[in-house]
Amino acid sequence: MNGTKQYEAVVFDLDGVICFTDVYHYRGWKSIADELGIPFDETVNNRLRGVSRMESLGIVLEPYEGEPLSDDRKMELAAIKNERYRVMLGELSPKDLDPSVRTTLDDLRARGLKLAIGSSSKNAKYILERIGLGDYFDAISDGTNISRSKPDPEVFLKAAEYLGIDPAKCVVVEDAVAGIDAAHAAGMYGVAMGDAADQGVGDAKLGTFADLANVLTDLGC
Ligand code: B16
Ligand code: MG
Repeated sequence: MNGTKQYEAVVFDLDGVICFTDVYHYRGWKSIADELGIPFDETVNNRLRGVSRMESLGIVLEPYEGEPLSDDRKMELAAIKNERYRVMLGELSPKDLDPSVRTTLDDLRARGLKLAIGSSSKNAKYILERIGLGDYFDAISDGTNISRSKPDPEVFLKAAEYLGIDPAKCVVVEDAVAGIDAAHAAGMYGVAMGDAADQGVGDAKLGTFADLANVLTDLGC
């Protein structure tokens, strides 16, 4: 051993890991589906985890059998959903950040680890601001700086680049199977929680966010 640590940074997915806005995504997409007269339920909503807005629309529209929708109309539908979603995000406050998430993040920072966000969302910075973490992370890579969605590794590779840390020295925490695949494609260690943990993917699994402290201790952090 040359004394350097194997892992120097943790990159967190946002929705489903740091906070939970999936119910707002659900309500936003459901309103669009209702207006188009197509079915939409929790099973479809689960398929939208970690997936970009336009790809999400493609999934929502799978059962649509009406007049073909132009690209402009699809852009308009995605924009309407986002407007409604942003109104709901306005209801978020620091109370929506679980205290154990904040305590765990502070613990990791005290160990000298760099902390970043790797989210598919174009609303990531707004969400972080609403929950009181606007200035917290050392780097934010999100839907505004990528051209390819998870499972492509771009969002995590950008996070590592912004941190100035070798991707192989990064641990990712994710709730989406596509996110764990993206972490592996980036050469990173993938910790699964929520749906990803239920699906049995990932190099380690969290029951609660606070379990991350022990997982990282086991990794020598
Ligand atoms: P937006 P994450 C993802 O966030 C959500 O899981 C996914 O459901 C959503 O479609 C995507 O962000 C894009 O979000 O419409 O806000 O740009 O889990 O990668 O933090
Ligand atoms: Mg997620």
